[in-house]
Amino acid sequence: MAKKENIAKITTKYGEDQIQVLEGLDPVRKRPGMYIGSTDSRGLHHLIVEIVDNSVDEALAGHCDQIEVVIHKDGSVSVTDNGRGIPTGIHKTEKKSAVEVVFTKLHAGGKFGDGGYKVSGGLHGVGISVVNALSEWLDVIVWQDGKEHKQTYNRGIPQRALAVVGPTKKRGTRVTFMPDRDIFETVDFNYDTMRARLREVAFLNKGLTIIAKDERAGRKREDKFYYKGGIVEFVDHLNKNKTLVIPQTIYIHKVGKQSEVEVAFAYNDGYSDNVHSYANNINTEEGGVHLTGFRNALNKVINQYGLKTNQLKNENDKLTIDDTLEGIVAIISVKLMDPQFEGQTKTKLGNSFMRGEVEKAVTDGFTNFMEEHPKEAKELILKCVTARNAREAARNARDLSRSKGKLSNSTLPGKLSDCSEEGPHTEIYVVEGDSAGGTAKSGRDKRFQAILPLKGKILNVEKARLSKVLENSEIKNMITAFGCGIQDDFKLEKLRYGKIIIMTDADVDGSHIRILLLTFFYRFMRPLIENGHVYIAQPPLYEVKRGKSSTYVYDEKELSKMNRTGAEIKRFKGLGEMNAEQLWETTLNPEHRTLGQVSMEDAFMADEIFSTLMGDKPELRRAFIEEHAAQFGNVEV
Ligand code: TTJ
Repeated sequence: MAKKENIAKITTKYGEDQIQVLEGLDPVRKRPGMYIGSTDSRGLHHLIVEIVDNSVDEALAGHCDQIEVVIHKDGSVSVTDNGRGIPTGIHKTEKKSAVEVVFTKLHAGGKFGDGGYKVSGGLHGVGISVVNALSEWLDVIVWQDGKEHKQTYNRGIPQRALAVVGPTKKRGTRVTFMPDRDIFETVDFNYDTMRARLREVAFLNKGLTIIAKDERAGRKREDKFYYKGGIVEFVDHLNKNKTLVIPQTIYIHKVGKQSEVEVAFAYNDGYSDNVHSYANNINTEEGGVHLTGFRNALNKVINQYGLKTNQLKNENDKLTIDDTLEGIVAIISVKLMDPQFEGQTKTKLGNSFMRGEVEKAVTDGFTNFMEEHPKEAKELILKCVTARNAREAARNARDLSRSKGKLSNSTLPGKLSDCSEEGPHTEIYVVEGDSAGGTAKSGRDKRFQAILPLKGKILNVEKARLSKVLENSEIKNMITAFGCGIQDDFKLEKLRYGKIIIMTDADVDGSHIRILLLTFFYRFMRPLIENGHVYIAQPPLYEVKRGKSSTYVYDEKELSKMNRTGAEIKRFKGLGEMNAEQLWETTLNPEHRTLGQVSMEDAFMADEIFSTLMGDKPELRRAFIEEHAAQFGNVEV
């Protein structure tokens, strides 16, 4: 109804041209999901990314070196850069300012490009007009040629033409927007989410300064990101609590005619690999040709050098790609003209020529490194050979246990209370503690809900070999119950449930278990997360009783907003304090519960937290927990 009213107003207030504009953006408001993926918190934060990408393009073109992103007191967000400013002149065919065209026409972005690499593709690059359409209001200010230009829009509709509002000595662009409450499920920006993405952008663009600020009452934060060393510092950051096999972070940079390749990597003494690839600053979560090129080159160089120095005996003694990846932390960042993004989430780079570009750059650069550092080269090959030996031993152990039927469905764990139905609508709750597990078992709908209780602290996956992980009874139960295997043997089609739901207490132990499970999934069953199968249950924190009626409250903020006079407030210290009926009503019943779907970003963050908490450098732990107290939710540290 509200949307209809809008159209009527505009038709009378503005002329033909504006109706055109309205038609231009109307589909965006009708189907926001088509343009920004979703209207949940993820989609909301995507608005910021979409704006920042414009400033990053200006930085890539070499015309800006500072970007500031601020969450204001009123909840609006502004992005400011010191670039050349969006062109303010009148657009020839559209007969209005170029600024207005960019903000009101779908896909109008990028038209003013000067041939550089642009951030585009996937969800990105849909254009700033999409952000405009989904904002209650949006202000754009351009400082250019001594003048400050300004224009305001309401829900995508210009309130007047772009106008000069005063003189200025500045240069750049500022966009401030208030996301539309009618569109988004939530308009509450999360500083940590924003901070993580901005830090990533700063790592990927050496020399670029990015300032992040939260100015909301009681939530004040500020960070400044500037990395002279770019992705080398990114790798060092990811390794900061690890022990390195060789001290160097290897850096390779090659500028070609059509593209640019930048790679940094280092080896730690851990057993998993941590490789992130990017194309034009976009995280290519599904990998693609640049990743393939990197992995092939790495393997080729190590095998060639190993054979040459007789550390490997013959062709049959060659190392696999997995052997040469163990313990690696790598960032692969490529820039190219027309990136093609493929795959389920459009995050897989498809331009096939990039495979050769990366493979050649890495083969040359890494061979040089090995030739110039024979002592380190020897260490690296030794490490890969050890990895191969351990892998073979683990495979033998696994084959053995499988042949005994230990990992087959025929012997589901005794602790599992399975559901009676099968199919994508089924769910498994992985519950902290036997007692909460018992309550959940009585409270669930057993047709489609399975319960698997986990005992206490599961184990330190960081320090454990694959074979050790498999020996742990809690992990074994989980793997058997899920049915989909792990790592190289992972088969998504064998997953026995549609949803995997982690349910822990709202305390320190609970958040540790949650982080540990997410890290385990991220490292050993990554497709579970990539395909959106993993969720976090949200049990209530309080019960507010008034006479016979009860309200359940899920966060502190909600409680502080309530009128509590005459009410009896009960804090649930753990899941165990709820009875079966309460647990069903608040946390299990799909009609009433809230589930948080775990994204790759969440899992990546969990992995980072986990590494710090469990890593080799315990002194970093406390500092880290204190710094990230907010992320731990209701944890008292
Ligand atoms: C493009 O090439 C001609 C000169 O101006 C270039 C340009 O548009 N630069 C530019 C755009 N810098 N910053 C932006 C920009 C910044 C924000 C915050 C938002 C948007 C939509 C664009």
